[in-house]
Amino acid sequence: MSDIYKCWLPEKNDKRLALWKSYFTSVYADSSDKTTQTAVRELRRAARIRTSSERTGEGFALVTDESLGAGGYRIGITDSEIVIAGGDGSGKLYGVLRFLTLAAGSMLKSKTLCETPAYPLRIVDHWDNADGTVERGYSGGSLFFREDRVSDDNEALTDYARLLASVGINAVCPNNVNVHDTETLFITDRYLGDFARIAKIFRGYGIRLFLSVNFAAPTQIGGLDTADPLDDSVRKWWSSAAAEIYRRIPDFGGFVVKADSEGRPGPHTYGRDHADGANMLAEALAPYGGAVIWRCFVYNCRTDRNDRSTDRAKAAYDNFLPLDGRFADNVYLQIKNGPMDFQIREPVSPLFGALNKTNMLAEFQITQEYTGQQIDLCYLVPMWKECLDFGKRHGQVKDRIQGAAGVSNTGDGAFLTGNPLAGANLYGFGRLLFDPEQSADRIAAEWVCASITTNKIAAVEIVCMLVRSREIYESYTSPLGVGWMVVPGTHYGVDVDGYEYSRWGTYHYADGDGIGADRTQATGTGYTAQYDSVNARLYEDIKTCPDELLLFFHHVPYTHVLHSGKTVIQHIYDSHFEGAEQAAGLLKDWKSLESYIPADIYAECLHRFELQAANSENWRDVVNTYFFRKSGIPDSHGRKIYE
Ligand code: GCW
Repeated sequence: MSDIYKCWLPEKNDKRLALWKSYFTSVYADSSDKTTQTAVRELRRAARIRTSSERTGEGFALVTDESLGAGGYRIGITDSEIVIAGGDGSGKLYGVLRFLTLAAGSMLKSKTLCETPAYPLRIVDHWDNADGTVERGYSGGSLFFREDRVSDDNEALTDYARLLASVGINAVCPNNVNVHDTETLFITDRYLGDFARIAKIFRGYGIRLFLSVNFAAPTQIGGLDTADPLDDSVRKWWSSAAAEIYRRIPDFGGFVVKADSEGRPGPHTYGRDHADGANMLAEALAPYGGAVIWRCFVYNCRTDRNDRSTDRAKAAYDNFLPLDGRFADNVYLQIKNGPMDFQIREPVSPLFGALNKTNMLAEFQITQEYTGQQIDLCYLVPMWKECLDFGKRHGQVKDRIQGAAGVSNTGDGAFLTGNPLAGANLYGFGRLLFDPEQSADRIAAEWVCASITTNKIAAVEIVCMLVRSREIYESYTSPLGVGWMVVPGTHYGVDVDGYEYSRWGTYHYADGDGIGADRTQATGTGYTAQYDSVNARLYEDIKTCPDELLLFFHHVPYTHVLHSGKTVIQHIYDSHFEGAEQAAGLLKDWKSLESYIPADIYAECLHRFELQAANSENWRDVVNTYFFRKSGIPDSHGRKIYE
């Protein structure tokens, strides 16, 4: 029996649907394609309802309206009938699941609701390994794998597919971008039967299966002595691998590739570039309509702190911009939201604004690697919106991308997302790709009402907690955009110099006089030049650079005065004292809500809020002490700083 937590979707015979009981008489559908059939089944699963072969003007009618576009839907409610029109089968399914979500949350207000997904590609990437572990996973083990086998829990996988479809996800990649030995075999006979089964489950929910592949597969498992993308035998090897995959999975989505990155193999080994590598795979997939999703997380991970000519922040742009226009039509470059690596505050990657002739996907990290690991509360939708909204009018990131990939925060532990409140991030990721204009508050409110409580006062309180959570986390961790300062390896908890004396290129450069990475053109690494002229000027000039990113762009003395009127050192002290206080406040707020929240969710979150409060105190004390010792400047309020 599967026990996947239903998150925001109603349970079978959920009492919350009682208000809609009069409509659960019959359901009619005007077509019988797979996803429409799923849509009907989902209504029947939610409550008792019979199917009808004719439209009677009562109950539910699922009808096709191609003008709504792929995945588009319109829900229209009259006194006797709920009409869910879909641009295609997926649209009808999205409409049904959206109806059920909003109904469960008592959020269905208007008589009509119409939406079409903003982007064609909406993918969730898992970093799951064949042995069942999840890289950077904080919600238990893999939903897809255990002990080098593909899960046979079809029911749990169906529940998961339903949940993803309910927020419009239409692609999933179950395996880690770091493709190790066993996973290299995923595209072979040994595993393809299982993946065909998984693909079938997800197909029913309009979700296509992708797989992460190892660029060196031809040498590792193919018996070739090269993986050179321009070598004929290599091209043939990939073509026949693709042919076999498509024989088993006709709607296979394609490959996700991490190449020449953090030790993974890639075209550079053979003196070829990323376009050569990606295009070679794209050619193998093209006859079947498959795509290559090629990651831009490429940088030198063996740098020397004293070599100021290399700047990790510049790497994605430097590697990929020269290749603009060379990628095949079925190649998508997947670009992390910021130029470094999913820190709590980074500027938006300049690559989004610079590539003009290449398909792009934004990569967001739903799993909270650097943002609290699903212990600390951190609602990420506001951060993702910042990325989508960045850039010139009509040339914003959201207007330039073809979709986004979210690194999954789900696992087989209780509550699916570890911390039940982290469900808001998974929900929000999908919802933003349907409509990037929605406010973070609105998304949070929908999610809270469907997942936690429909009590209005409690719901408002939880929404407030969520929307403040990113700033709270930021305030007690690394200051003013400088990032890192985490425990190396695990990336949870404070270690100010943890990455200062290593090779990863993630330095804060704090000394006795000041702190920050000088990335200006005038005196630093020149990173600011990667932006359009307006943003380049904004960041280059210390007078206009936003406070929250100051130390990402500039090295300043501790006495530098911010736009806020505070000195940098005083800001560090204040934000850390306040952040820890606010984290304690979250715990207190949560306790006040106990009677409105299901007991299991309450208890699970309570424990995490307690851990967060302790974590924030630790960060506060370590960071404040560190900078007091470095700078010798006392806190102007005379608060306790451990020496
Ligand atoms: O943030 C880093 C993580 C790695 C991850 C890598 C990547 C999958 O620490 O665990 O590897 O990014 O995005 O490839």
